[in-house]
Amino acid sequence: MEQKSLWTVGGILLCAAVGGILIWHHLSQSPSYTPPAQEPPGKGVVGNVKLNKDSYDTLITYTDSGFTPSDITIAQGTRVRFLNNSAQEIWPASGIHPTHTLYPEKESGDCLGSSFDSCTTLAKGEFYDFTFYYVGAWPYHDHLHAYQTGTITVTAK
Ligand SMILES: [Cu+2]
Repeated sequence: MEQKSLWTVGGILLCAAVGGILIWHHLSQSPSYTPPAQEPPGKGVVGNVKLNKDSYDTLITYTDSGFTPSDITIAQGTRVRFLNNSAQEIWPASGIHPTHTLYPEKESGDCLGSSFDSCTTLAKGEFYDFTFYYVGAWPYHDHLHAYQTGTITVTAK
């Protein structure tokens, strides 16, 4: 009987060790990505859902309680729509308020610290679309109500 329980304990330990090695192996195999010198531009665009039929991949809706969902994980090249469905005007932009410099894409025509910035207020029914090419976790916020925040996590394709 004692020998049997020793075998059981041994078996459990062996399973744990093998499981641990498999998990470690999986984690160490996480995709590596070497970014090009310049990622393609995300080309943000502002529009109105009634008039503009531009396509997008993922929707974040802004209601009176903030961004929903606020935190998303997407693959590189995913176009995200920030749609204002609240009673107030909003201004989605890269963190961190007020400089907006965290997202690394920056073009000469950008209004503040990065290209990930609607650069204008959005009324109810208006949206801002932006395509994320830079891999990383990018905090964003509503520039008009900076306590409303979220994070776009972009994974390598
Ligand atoms: Cu801001």
